[in-house]
Formats: sequence, structure tokens, C-alpha cells
Amino acid sequence: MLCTVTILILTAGGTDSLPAQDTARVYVAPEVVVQADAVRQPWRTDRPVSSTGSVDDLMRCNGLTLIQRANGFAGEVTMMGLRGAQVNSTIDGMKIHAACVDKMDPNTAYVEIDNLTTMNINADGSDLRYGQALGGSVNFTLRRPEYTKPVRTLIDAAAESNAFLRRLRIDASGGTERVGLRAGYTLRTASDMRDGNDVTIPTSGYTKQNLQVVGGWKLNDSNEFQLSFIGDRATDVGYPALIMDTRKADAVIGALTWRRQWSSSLRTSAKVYANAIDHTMDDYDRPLTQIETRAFMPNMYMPMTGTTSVGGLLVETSISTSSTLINIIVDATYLAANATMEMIPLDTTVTPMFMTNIGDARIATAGLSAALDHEVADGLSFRAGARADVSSRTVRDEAFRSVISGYNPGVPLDVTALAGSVHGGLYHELADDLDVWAVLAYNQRMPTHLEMYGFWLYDPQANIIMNGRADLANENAMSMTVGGSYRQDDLSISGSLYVRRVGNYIGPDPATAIVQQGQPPVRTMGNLGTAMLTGFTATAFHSMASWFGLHATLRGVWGQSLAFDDPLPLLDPLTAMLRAVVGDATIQGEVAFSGALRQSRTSSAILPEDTTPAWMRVDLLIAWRPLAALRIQAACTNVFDTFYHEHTSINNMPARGRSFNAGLRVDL
Ligand SMILES: [Cu+2]
Repeated sequence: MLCTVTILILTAGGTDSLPAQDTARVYVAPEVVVQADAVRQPWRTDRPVSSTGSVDDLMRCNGLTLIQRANGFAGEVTMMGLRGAQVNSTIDGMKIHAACVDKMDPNTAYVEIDNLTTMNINADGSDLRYGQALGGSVNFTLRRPEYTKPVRTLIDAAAESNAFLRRLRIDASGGTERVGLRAGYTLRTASDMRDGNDVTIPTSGYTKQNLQVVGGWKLNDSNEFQLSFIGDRATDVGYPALIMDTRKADAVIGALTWRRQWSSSLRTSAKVYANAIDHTMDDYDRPLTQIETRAFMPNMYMPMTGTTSVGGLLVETSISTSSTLINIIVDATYLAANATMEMIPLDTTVTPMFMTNIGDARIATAGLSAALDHEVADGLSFRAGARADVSSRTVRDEAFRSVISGYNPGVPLDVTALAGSVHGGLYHELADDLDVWAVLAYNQRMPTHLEMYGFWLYDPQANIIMNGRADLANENAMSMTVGGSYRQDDLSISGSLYVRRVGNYIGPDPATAIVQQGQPPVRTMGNLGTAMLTGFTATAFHSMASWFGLHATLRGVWGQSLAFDDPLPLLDPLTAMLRAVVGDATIQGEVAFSGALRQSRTSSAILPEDTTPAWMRVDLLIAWRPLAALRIQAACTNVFDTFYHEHTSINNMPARGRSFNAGLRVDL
């Protein structure tokens, strides 16, 4: 992974099918574009091996780390040690906010791979298009309708031996010159999974359905309207690492976009969007002994409901000349968030109680972002950008206001916050096949509504209860990234190195811990001083022959809170992946090795965690295309049934053990 990585997940056209083709067009430094059609070009190294994969698998095999709480989806993205709101995660630029106060539903839980065209990853602080974070961003582009294409139907079905995971996808698209339509449905369902020790993990199954409908209308060659809708429903999703499971999570995501090409050098797009998430979770599927003996709120059931609603406006303008590209974005959002919990004692003679965890938080934010890419001289360009946001924040529920004011006396709850970020970078082509670059960035992020107004939120790994604090200062980061890439026809190597100094690090402040008999310590969120993050990523593609290609990545991160002299929590250790692909357009085999070293640098103050042993796993795949429209594949993931968990797996929830998987795809 480089400074910026764009992965094209599904694009139309192209009949090339050899790994060499992937390799040949990979690098346009400092951006990486990996491009292939999953239908017509099934052989590629940036797609999950298993055809039952989710967006999580896609993110993982493209260099991101996930904080894992469930089996196979709803992983929370982390990047070079940045996590939570330090990474700005958006879908088509749209802000979609998790409704669960226990982090069960990062916004990527509400999309499927089949909803997406590209995944754009940036880690050097230079992507301010859709929000401010500490230097990390992930943006997914949703699929668009296809014009001037006969109707095409795709049926993709796969099943796995482990957890009897099944996936069915049906997709239909087509269009005339002026009107394009697409509809896709994905179903994934699994029973409880089995780990590498042949132990079945209780409450780890799930069912998830996703429907996407997109319609486009080209008024003329320079005017296009697009209406897109995603409905996503997850039911009975087990979260073995947590103390509750999702009963039902519904997401409705809608957008209307107008794209206008004013001239060859001026383009605009305007999008109005809205989304709503309704999340319910409970502990009714947990054994009574677990409820009676758990550290947090034992001897009671505690069903919880969380909702978020977002409305937004996103206006993008790009102006280009022969040597300069300017992007200006106006980005406004409104968020309303609620979360409540019932407490139903096992002793039925005791009256149930009720608690509000977020009492109608309202966050209205408006931002302006501008970016410039200017070619200063032949082979040398300068890129710079800035963004400013203003945000008004409040909670409306009066009873809730008085409760949290009681915990933080004198702290005002109505806040107007400002944030600003800037970056600049030089990109130099030293020779035809060699590029180098350096980027300097200062980023700020505002605290989230949970960090400001969350009440009685439980962290099951650190075993602490957290309360928000409305007067948190912005978290900020000064970062420096240097990188280089070397590419020839059959070989490309790239790498980057970064150092980031985080100021006003936001976390549950150990100094505020209140310990009461019979419950985990309660901490208030705070600004925890300075922290350092440094690390590297390296990627290599090598196409050794027309029928043999290799893809390797290596990454490492080191982080330390200077204020607490404590390693930063949830940092993955040195991690490597190697994939080899052999074959031709008809038949292809693939073997993938991935693994990580032991992580023994663990946080003991900020968020206590334990060490994680080293691990390695092997995946195998064979695929056959007897006809252009038919693809049959068989795979075995975790071939040696290795028992392991990633360091970022909450409460050491193990990874899936060996699984055989068979899939069939028909393109009609
Ligand atoms: Cu939840």
C-alpha cells in the first residue's frame, strides 16, 4: 500500500485475464490502481480468495487491518495505527454513522462488495475531500448504472464447509444511450463458525441481506442524474467477542446526484443524500451463567437500541488546465443519534430500569475543502490542499443532559467546534521507471458524538466503562510521509515510510478512573497528551512469466503514548502477505500465505490488552472457466487449520479454521 491506493473492484470491459495484466498497469505513482473485472477478469490478486467474501476480506487483502468483533464482517478499519474517528471512512463521500454504541456496526457493515466499484485508501493526510481525520481515509465508490449495454444478469452462488456459510448474489444491469439501470441483491448467511482447534464458537452466525438499486438518466452528453438506494438488513448476528448480539440492524442509504460537465476543463457534481440506521441488540442468546458472572452489569438482560439519521449535501467542482488540477468541495451533514438500554433483572420481582446512552445528540457540520495538483516542471509536481469545518453540537434530551452534567459538572454541553487541516507534497519522477515523493500534513479531527456525549459505554476488552466529555479539544496530527516506487514491465516495487506525532490524543483517561465495588472502573474521555506513530508499508508485484505472478506486501507500525509512557493499543505487529498466481485465461491456481509476528508491545494504561502470538495461514484456490460466461471455483482457506487470532481481534476471538469453499458464477 502506498500513499494512495485505489482499487477498482468491478469495472466493465477488458478481456485480459493474466496476472501479468494486473501487474502491467498497476502503478501510476503515487497512486496505485489495480483494475480488473471480476466477471470477465476473474484472475487477480487484490480480491479475496474466497468467493463468499465480504468488504472485510477486500479491505484485509488490500493492506488494511480490521478490529474484529464478529465472524467475517463488521470489522472496524484501522490503518497504520489509526483507528475509530482517526480514519475517515465514507461511502461515495457520504457520511454514514454507526448506530451501535458497542462498535458492532462500522459503516462498512452496511455495504457488500457487489455494491462497490472502487476502494480508495489514503494514509498520508492528503485526502481531505470527505472529512477530517488524523491522516487516514477510506472511501468506497458505489456502482453506477451502465448505459448502452444490453441487459446482463449475473448469478453468483457459493458455499463453505465452515459454518455452512452461503452467499448468493443476483445482479442485473443494462441501459440505453440515455437511461441505465442496475439492481443487485446479496444474501449471506452462516451458522456458528469453527476455529482452528475444531471448537465451534457459540453465537457467531449471522444472516445479512443487501439490496442495491441504481438508476441513471443522461439528459444529454453533459448532464446526468443518478438515483441510488441501498437497503441492508442484518439479523441474528453473533458477536462472540462482546457481551451482546445484534438482533436486527437495518440501514437505508439513498442519494440523488447531478453530474454536469460544463466544459472540457470544468466539471461539477452535486449530491443530496440521507441515510438511517436502526440497530437493536440484546443478550438473550447468551447462557445464563454468562449473564450471572460477567463483569459488566451482571444478573440482568440489557437489550439496547441505537439509531442514527444523517442528511447531507456534497458539491464537488474540478477545474483542470494542461498543468493544474483544482478540486473544491462543499460538504455539509446533519446527524441525529440516540441510544437507550433496558435493564431487566433476572430476579423477576425487581422492576426493570431504563438508561439513555445517547440522549438525542445533534451534530451539524459544514466543511470546505480545496486541493491543487500542479505540474511545476517536467516530472515534478506539487500537490497541496486545505480543509476547514465548523460544527455545532448538542444533546437535546433534557433528562440526559442533567445526568451527564452530573458526571462532568460545569462542562458546557452545547459546543461550536472548528477544525482545520493542511497538506503539501512534492512528487518527482527521477527516471522513467522511478518515482519518489514526500508529503507533509497537519490534520485535525473533532471529537465524535460518542466521545462527547456517550454515557456508560462498555469496552469489553479493556473492561472499562466510558463516559463522554463535551469539552474535548480536537485531536491533531503532524505527519511526514516519504515514498518511492520503481516499475518495469514485469516488476514493480513501492514503499513508504511515515512518522506521525499525535497531539491531544483522545481516549478514556486513566486518571479519571472511578472504581466501585462490583463493577468495572468508570473513566471519562479526555485528551491524553502526545503520542507517536511510525511505520512503513512495502508492496511488490512480479510477473515472472506470462503464466506466473507474485504479489507481496509487508507492513509494520510502532506507536507510543508519550504522556503515559505506554504503547498505543490495538496496533498490529509486523504483517506480511505473499500471493502467487499461476495459470491462463481458462484455468488458474493461486496460493496465498499471510501472517504476523508476535505482538508483545501492548498497552497497559490507555486500553489494557494482552500479547498475541505469531501466526501464519495458507489459502488455496483453483478456478476454471470452461465458457466465457461460466466460472467454477473451489478454494480452501486456512489450509492447515491454524488456530490463531489477529492482535486486533477483540478479546482474542479466534479466526476461522479450515474451510472448503465452492462457487459458481453464471453471466447471462
Ligand atoms: Cu450493538
